Amino acid sequence: MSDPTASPTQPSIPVPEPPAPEPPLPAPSGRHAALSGVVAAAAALATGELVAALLPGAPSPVSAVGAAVIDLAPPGTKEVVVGLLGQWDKPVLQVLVAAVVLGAGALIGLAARRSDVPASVGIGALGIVGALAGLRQADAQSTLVVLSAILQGGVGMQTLLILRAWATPRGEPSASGASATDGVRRRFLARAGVVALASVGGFSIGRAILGARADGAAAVVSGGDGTTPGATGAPGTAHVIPQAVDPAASPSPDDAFALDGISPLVTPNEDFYQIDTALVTPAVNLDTWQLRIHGMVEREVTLTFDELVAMPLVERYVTIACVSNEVGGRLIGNARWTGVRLTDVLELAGVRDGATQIVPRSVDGWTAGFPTAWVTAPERERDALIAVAMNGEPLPARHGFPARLIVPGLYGYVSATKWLSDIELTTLEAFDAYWVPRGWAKEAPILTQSRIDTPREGASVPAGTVAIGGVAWAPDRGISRVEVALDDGPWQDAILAGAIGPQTWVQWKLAADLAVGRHTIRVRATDGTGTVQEDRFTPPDPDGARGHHAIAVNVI
Ligand SMILES: Nc1nc2c(c(=O)[nH]1)N[C@H]1C(S)=C(S)[C@@H](COP(=O)(O)O)O[C@H]1N2
Ligand SMILES: [Mo]
Repeated sequence: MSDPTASPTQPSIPVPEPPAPEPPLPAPSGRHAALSGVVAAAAALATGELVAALLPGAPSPVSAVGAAVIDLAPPGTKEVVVGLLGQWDKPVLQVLVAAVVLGAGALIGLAARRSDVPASVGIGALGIVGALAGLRQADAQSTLVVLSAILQGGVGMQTLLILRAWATPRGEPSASGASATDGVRRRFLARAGVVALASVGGFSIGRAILGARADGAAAVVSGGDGTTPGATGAPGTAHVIPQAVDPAASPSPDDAFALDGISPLVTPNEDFYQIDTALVTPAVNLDTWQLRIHGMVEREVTLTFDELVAMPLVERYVTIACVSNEVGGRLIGNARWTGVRLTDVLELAGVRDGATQIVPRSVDGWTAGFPTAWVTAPERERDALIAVAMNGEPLPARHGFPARLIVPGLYGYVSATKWLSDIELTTLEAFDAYWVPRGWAKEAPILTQSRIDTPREGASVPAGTVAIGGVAWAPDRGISRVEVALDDGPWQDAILAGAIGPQTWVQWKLAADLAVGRHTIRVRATDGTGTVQEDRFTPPDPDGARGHHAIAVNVI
């Protein structure tokens, strides 16, 4: 029972010669103490992630803190961060949050070498920050958030105490003190390694479950391409997207060029850019999802998913773009959206006079806002959609399952609300949507832009005829002309592919004879109203990037 070799912490053999100087109370080395704190922090993070995965209503603390950072970041930060990191902004932010917690763990571990008090205070403070961030999340249930924080703190503290005991050298009977310490160190490192691995494993499993939950939610509905409606065998009620009464005509072969490197006319869902503030893709349960239309309306209306898709479904090809898209950037895509006309839903509720702003809100509390007149003006009336399908598939989770807004001609941040749950009619003066107080324009029509897709910037191309091509867009004004300038030469007309409609981008191409050497290629578009794309450069902030896309190529 008390085999001293198996239980080194309980020496049963008396130490014959205690060292002469009174030793300080045994304590782990600084390095081991810090490592204990880091591993304990990892265990706490894993606990938070696993609880979030198992209990909807207890948000992931890493995501919640990241979301709070995004929300509280000063205006202009998004611009800089998206510019630096592109679509990696959120993974990087989450890694940073985790790194800060692990760093705090190291300090707590050091502080806990001889007393439990500083560790309790540190862990308590981390728990409070995590809980406060969690409570800000739309899907948070306060009791669960608090219980989860307590559990994380408990796991963190216990892990720390256990590791500290493992790291603490005891008076082992040994001729050579050095080798006894070595034994403690090896055992400690091995055990700490196991706990660390278990924490990383638990964290990853939690993450995987959270991701799968969002994808699984999106799999509960089927149909949507207008041709193959059907029910699924998924548990719960099967939800079906019926055929569109007003399907979109398929693009004709003349609408797309067979040119290597040009953006496809229709962007596949898996290649579609993604921008949002949600650190974890909201997982919406279709059985309980509702869309509420309220505010300055005659009567408040609440629709279930089945009630929504029972309304006439239409299909539109619409190009959507992010205001953060730089000149030449890729935060833009074109898809076939199936959905209910926004105006049909507004009519159910009856928009009152004076309701000058439409404020859509997502399940996670994000808001957009745009003038009511933008969608009710006669020439636009048929086109703003509450979309439920994208390129013939139910909306993918990351693109807003189960329903999102698509408003032709407006940048995403003022309009294209994903995970839509609520539409409020109000006035333009009464409410500023999410990005407006953060310095972005209140009203944001998509600016006329054009992009060179091929050749790529800096490419080396063989001398002779070079095929240049790309896309141009001005939703919902359409594109009437695209011109290309080689070096400082005159503008030459590019050939335009057929346009699906004024709401989508258009491909363009030009064959140019280029001599050996370095050349610049520049493009500009003219919209359907005859207005030429501006050449004055502006940054995306506050209302979209202006200026011509130009690239340099080496002809060899
Ligand atoms: N709920 C929610 N919807 C949102 C956002 C968001 O942060 N949250 N971002 C908007 C922005 S800024 C853009 S550009 C588009 C991008 O849509 P996508 O990710 O499907 O391409 O979604 C919009 N809808
Ligand atoms: Mo955006």
